[in-house]
Amino acid sequence: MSSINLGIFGSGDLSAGFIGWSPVPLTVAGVSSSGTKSVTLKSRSLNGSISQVMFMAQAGDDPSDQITIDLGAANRAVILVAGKWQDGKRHYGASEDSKDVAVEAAWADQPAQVAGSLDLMIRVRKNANLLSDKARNDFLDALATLNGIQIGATPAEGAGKGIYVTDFVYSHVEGSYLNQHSDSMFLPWHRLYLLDLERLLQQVNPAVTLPYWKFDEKAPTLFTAAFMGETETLPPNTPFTPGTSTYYARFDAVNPLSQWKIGENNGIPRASFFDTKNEAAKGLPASPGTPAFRMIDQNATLKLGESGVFGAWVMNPAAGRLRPTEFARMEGAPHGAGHVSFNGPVNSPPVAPQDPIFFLLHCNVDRLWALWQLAHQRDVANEAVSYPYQTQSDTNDAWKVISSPQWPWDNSTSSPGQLWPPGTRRENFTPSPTAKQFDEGVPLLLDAIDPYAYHQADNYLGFAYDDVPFDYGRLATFPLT
Ligand SMILES: [Cu+2]
Repeated sequence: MSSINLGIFGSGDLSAGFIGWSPVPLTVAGVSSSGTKSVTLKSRSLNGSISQVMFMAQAGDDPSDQITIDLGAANRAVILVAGKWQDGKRHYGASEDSKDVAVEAAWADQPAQVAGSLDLMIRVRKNANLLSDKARNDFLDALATLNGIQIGATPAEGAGKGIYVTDFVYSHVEGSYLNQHSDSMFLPWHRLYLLDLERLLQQVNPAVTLPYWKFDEKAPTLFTAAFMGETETLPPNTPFTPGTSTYYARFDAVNPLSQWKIGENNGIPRASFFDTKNEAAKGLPASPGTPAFRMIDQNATLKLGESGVFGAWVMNPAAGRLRPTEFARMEGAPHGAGHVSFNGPVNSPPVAPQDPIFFLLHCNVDRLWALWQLAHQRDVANEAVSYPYQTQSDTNDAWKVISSPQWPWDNSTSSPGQLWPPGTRRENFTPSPTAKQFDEGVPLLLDAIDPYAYHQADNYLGFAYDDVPFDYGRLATFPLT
């Protein structure tokens, strides 16, 4: 029997096998002993999973569960494959924590004989409160490894001195006083920042994705000693203490976060202004001398951008400063409200990533942007409704223009102020075997606007959210390369 070789296009490693909701090219190749050129491909869920994939012969076709194609004279064809989004199902049909779905290929004249197969993981970002124990532990192990904590025999730099600290904690420090916040580039810059970390996590374990903390719902399995730490609830009228907390998150001894360090500092100072076991985050309650800063839920967040305009920051003469408009307002609530739902480093931008809950919070912020983009089709980078600063005349800061290369990956030639992060995040955006490589390792802001690659197949960034499906109504614009 002659075999059929299958590979995800764009990957040097044919077994890489990680996809999301976006259609990506699947290479099918082989020579049949019978002379047939016709191959049938179908999806098979593995190990009791519900995951399935779908096929399209070319862009614009309706996706189907099974497809028969002709390999032609080249004995090779390239079609499209994508994870099958299943509304209402667990993780919307995404893989739980491993490769749990296979593409099976058979020569059409011997349909019962599997001549080739490729195991895949529909690897998307999932609700942290719903992760399997394995997905949770894989994430924690990978995160701790990047912090220099020894997991098994993994060599590391030493707890508190890993790349998580030298690059991610400090690059937020250096830039946060300048331009990463309080303007419309907040969302695209942080999307790149999250993706860089996620790709590093995937170098440790390719099955890992960043989970999101859906902060407008209670997340009792997230704030546990087995995951991101049991968190003390602050009594009413507790003062807001920027960057510090007298309480620390509590962890099981087997949880690698129990060894968390930043530099020489042990542990994660954190206490919450809400009951993490029974409530959603509420933001900062009013206390003597401090007004409330309230959380808003997902529907209210999406309504901030009801007009379908991303929104610039414009001068408000009464306030004497720039204020956000339209969807850009979400940087305040829910984003800022998420941060100030705690005392501890996470409530203060210059030090917030010291507490890794930062990345789960920001993953949800990014997800809300992705949901809004889907609702309004706001993924065309050169439209001002997708991102307001299209040319230098739109902003006083060159760094915020859509075509601008981004710090710290740009060898620090752009704003802010030629700063050098202490680590390696310059000219060194983490590569991915199955998604876009940035030219010379330097992403531009515009690279962040269309991660599902509706407009350019080679813009696919290799991440997706479980509840943000690919919009097949627009597949006709997706070119096959
Ligand atoms: Cu933030």
